[in-house]
Amino acid sequence: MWATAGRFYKEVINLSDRIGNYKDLVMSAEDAAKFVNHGDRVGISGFTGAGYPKALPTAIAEKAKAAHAAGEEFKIDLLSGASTAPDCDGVLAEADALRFRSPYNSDPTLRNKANAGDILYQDIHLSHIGQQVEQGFYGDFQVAIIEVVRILENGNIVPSSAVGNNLEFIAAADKIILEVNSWQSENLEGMHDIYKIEKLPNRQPIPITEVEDRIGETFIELPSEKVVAVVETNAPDRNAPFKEPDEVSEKIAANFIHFLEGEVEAGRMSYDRFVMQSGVGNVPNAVMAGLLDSKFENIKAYTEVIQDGMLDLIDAGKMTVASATSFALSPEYADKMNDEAERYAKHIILRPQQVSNHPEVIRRIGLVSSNGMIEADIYGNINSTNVGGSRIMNGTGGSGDFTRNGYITTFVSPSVAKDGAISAIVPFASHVDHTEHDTMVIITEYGVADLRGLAPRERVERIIAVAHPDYRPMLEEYFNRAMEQKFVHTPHDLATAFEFQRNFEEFGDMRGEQK
Ligand code: 0RQ
Repeated sequence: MWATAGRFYKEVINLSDRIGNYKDLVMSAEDAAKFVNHGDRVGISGFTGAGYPKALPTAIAEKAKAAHAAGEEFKIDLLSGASTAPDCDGVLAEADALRFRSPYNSDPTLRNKANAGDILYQDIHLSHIGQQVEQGFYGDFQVAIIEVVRILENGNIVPSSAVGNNLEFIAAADKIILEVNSWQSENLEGMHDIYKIEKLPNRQPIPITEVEDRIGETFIELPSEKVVAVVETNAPDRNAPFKEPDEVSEKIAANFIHFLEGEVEAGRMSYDRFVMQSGVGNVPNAVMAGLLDSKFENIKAYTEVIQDGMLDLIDAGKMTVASATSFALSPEYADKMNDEAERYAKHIILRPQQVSNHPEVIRRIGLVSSNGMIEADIYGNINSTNVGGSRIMNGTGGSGDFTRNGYITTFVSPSVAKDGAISAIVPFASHVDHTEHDTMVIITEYGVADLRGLAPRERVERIIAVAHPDYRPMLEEYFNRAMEQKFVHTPHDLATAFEFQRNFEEFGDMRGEQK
């Protein structure tokens, strides 16, 4: 039995009750890795550190290392739902086993190799990738590796803690390898809602009108003839712990909730049944902690990941339902989920990411989105991904799906990073993930910049007001200089538009050498 260095909750058990009628195909990860060859395009389960294969990545990495030691080439193209973990993206990047990776990554080893030019990384909207795989935009897939809770007697599978793009990878791949992970609670069965969006041109409306609507099956149908291997594992999801909310994230959360209360007062929202989407990270978690003590009741989440704060809201009776495609829980909360999955199943729905992030449904539901950012410019263009325009951090993830289609869309961020050396508000974003046409509200610890209904020049004062005080005079100077140019619809002085980012490159501080 393959094992991981991670935490074990149960003795390794006899899995025969979880592997249905595929018992003849059970083998070691090393043997299963023989089905993965140099040049293959591989689709795997997994989304934000949940539900990714735990055994095959290490076995493939070992295979790559052996090939490289023998002077042979070995690299694969890897696609997933979203980020995985050190024992997946990390080991594969470390072994130089990846040529191409999409659609999202947060692993530092892979990130560094992408930034050094050793791995090609394509960062695209998480709602788009499934359709693009299905329509053949990536070419053929040789292998799909899918983590499951169980294989049913009829050969269908119950996915584990993420659904992601499993349907599309299973349909596209020639060969399927299943990892049956006994760490995952069997009581996840029933939480999934597997709905297949028809291929073009036969597409119909997705029949979700309320967050709690279940429209599909609790299992995925498997083309049994494609299954070549079943590997047993007992290994935890990545489960990065969250930091306790600090003063800055608490202030941002308070500003966010104050903003929502204003929306209720203005008659644009209600304290009852508000629908939220939340990106991952410390600020979103602080927002959820703030909602615990707020006047909001019967909150719903139509989002992509279930986080600790949502379980707290469910436990407190504040949240009735959370729909997503995966979990992103800390170790403590993952334990809680494993112990109490049956109870949580009444409140949680895990959908394919084409559905959890679908523009059509997001627009219909009318949710309030909140996502992090690297920088915003004085007109509201948002850079979520590339530091200094060129250095990838994580990826746009689902932030575009929700920002482009949400009812009210917000970006939440500390006003500075790296002890004040970096301002989150800059004259011109060095990379743009969300354009000024989509951005409605920017929130920092200094307040709320509500940009709705404003022309570009009108937004500047509000955005500068939420910048760190150290940077406000520099931003005002820039705007005044830009106003002296010939055309001033969206005023820019191109000669100095990237002064902040250039200062950081040259002096290690956006304030420049006079700092
Ligand atoms: O780096 O850890 O080395 O200090 O970025 O920053 O403030 O802890 O905040 O964890 O929420 O991350 C935009 C990266 C923010 C994230 C980003 C550095 C900062 C720190 C983390 P250190 P914080 P967060 C959900 C939807 C992607 C899009 C999205 C993100 C580290 O929110 O990846 O929301 N979003 N997807 O110092 C240089 C700047 C910086 C900066 C922050 N301007 N320049 N470094 N940092 N701003 C996810 C999915 O869809 C799956």
